[in-house]
Amino acid sequence: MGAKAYLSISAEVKAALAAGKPVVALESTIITHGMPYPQNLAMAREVEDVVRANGAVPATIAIMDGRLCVGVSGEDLQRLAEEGHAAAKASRRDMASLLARGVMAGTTVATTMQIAALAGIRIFATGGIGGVHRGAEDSFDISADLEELGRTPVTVVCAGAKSILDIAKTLEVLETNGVPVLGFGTDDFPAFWARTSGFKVDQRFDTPVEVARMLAIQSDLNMGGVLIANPIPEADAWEASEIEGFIAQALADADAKGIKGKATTPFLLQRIFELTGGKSLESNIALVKNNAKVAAQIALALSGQLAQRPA
Ligand code: PSU
Ligand code: MN
Repeated sequence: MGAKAYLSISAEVKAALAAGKPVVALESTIITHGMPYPQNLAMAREVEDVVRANGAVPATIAIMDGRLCVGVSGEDLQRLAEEGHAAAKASRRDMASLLARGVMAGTTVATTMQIAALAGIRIFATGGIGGVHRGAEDSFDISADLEELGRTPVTVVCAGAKSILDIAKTLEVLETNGVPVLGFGTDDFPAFWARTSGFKVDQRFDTPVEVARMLAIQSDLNMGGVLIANPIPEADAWEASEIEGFIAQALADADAKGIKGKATTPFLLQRIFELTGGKSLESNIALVKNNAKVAAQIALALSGQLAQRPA
């Protein structure tokens, strides 16, 4: 039995894929572990609306009831959002166990990429990717997202990486894994809440059509994933110096509590949410929506691009 036997694709997403319409995948760890309830549910619905408003079909991906679900909506989306941290956080290594046990799980960037690829979806929007954690030289804590980007042919639109991570090392590992890092309208790799990190992207592209042209070639070359770094809108952005103190505090708290491994990112996000009086969450939601918009535009450009190319 092939992996596709575990897929459950919603009728809407299935029809869109069959008709060659643009589809944008959305992850669900951001729902279960990235934001508190009920803002997580509102965010998930708003992001889907943004994808639709920009002419594409949203496909929220999660692991539920022993299935790899593509196009989670309605009551299932509600269940997932309510489950929150009680749901599992699915990375590549967890998939078979979670399917065997039939438990609910938010899918990380890595796992969402895997499932999107299985379903035939090529563009995926999220907030920030996982990366190399600060102190990784001792902890070896490097997100499986970076390995997945190297091997799975899905384009991930994100707002860069949070400076809870070591951005320089994250970019080095992306290079090692052969992942193109494109700046969308920027030369500087963005740092999630802040528009700049002080580190450069590999290449800058300014329009969805230019990006689609590059992606079509990446696909012809049979290469892996592409990371598109799209800075948070100005209106919602923080100065790096404004957020750095909160990040340092959250990191110190994680250290004091002995938080490790897969619990690290959710803990830090929750702590920064508390320390900023909820303001970090508003920015987080704004940047995810902005990524959904750009992902939809690229998906549209890509479907036009592919239609124009000879078979
Ligand atoms: N960044 C966020 N919110 C999130 C995540 C990252 O701002 O919810 C999630 C994503 O699903 C990402 C995962 O793939 O955390 C990375 O976790 P880890 O570092 O354990 O691989
Ligand atoms: Mn980790």
